[in-house]
Amino acid sequence: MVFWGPDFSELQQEDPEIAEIILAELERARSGLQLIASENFTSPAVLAALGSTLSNKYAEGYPGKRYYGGCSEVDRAELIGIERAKELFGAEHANLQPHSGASANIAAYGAFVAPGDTVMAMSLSHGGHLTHGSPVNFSGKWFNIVSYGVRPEDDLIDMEEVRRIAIENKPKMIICGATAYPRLIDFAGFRDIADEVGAIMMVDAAHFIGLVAGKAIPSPVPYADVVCFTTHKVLRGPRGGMMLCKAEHAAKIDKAVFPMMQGGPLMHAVAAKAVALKEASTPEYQAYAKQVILNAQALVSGLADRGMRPVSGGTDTHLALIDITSTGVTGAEAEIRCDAGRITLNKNAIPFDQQPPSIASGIRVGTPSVTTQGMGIAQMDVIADLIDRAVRSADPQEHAVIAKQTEQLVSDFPAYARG
Ligand code: DSN
Repeated sequence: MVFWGPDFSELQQEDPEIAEIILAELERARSGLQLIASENFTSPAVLAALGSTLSNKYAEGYPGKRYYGGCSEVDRAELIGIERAKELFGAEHANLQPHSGASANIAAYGAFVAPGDTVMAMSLSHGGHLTHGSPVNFSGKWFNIVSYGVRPEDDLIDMEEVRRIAIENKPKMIICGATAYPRLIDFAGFRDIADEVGAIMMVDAAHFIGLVAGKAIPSPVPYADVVCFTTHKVLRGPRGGMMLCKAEHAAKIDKAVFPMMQGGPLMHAVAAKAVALKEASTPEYQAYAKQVILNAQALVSGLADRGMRPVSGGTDTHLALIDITSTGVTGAEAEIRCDAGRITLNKNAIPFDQQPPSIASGIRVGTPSVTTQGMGIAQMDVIADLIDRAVRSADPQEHAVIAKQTEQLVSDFPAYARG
């Protein structure tokens, strides 16, 4: 049978404008350093599943219980994906339908709390996520959010403080997990606190679930009532979301995803998630996950050696938050300067930041993409040097030199080989 899959020449013929943008983005991604901690390079197999005719199929409901006919084939893909997720993470139940991490999180709220209820989560300014109670997000608008943060003396989550706030506010749900916290989270400690106050424990594992899949860091699955995550970060799958939960919550979670928060699932994305889960079950992936952390630690050391302060003193994961106050350059300016050197990273608020978030005193760096490219510890010092020079220089000529050196470095580790 012929696979009716992506044929780029058809797109070039029919819509050269969009085809040109796709090629330009590919070129941008592979001719520079990608250090956004939440990005990665998916495999051609995942991309093939994403670009398949499964995109055409409506399949509201779940395998064997759909609201449309003709779902026998997509049922098989979803069942395989569910089994792979349960096996990989040792979970009692998995739902592969959330369209994104935010959609998974909103489904967790839908399953366990009602508007007006108290929810406790990490403050956005200390590394939490928009969906953890930001006033401009549904979470902050519809729920009574109480926040915890990190200690000023070491930038670590203070579990005694978490416990105190929980006892004082009696939240119905406690969320742990963050987008800019470089350290391991004490899942057992959060479980104890949740039990003490009778709260549901939700883990937003979007950032680090790939490290859990690769057995490089401890898993939240044995502790949490529900674990929500994205599939496209370290996990290296398609852009999307997923949820794992205890069997006792399975029906509630499934109903919260569909029909409460979503309509038809994106079956091409569900199939691509299944492919990524298969890839993440291999010894090669486990070696990758461990290398991601070693690379992040080497990158942090390289930046610290050059006078930049790693928030919390280092990292246990794939990302680091770097306070660049000592350089006299803001996070926003550093992002622009690095961009000029073909180094893509993001400005990031640091805990107790004196700058507004749009300016920020820090940068966030992550190693999922460069590790997928095959880079190791030796390259991390080169990258630290490129970042340091790019951040400290205001000279466009120096940035042009850095851009050339960056291009040279990544050409030895091609993200997607040129045909
Ligand atoms: N935007 C993601 C990140 O970069 O961490 C979180 O949603």
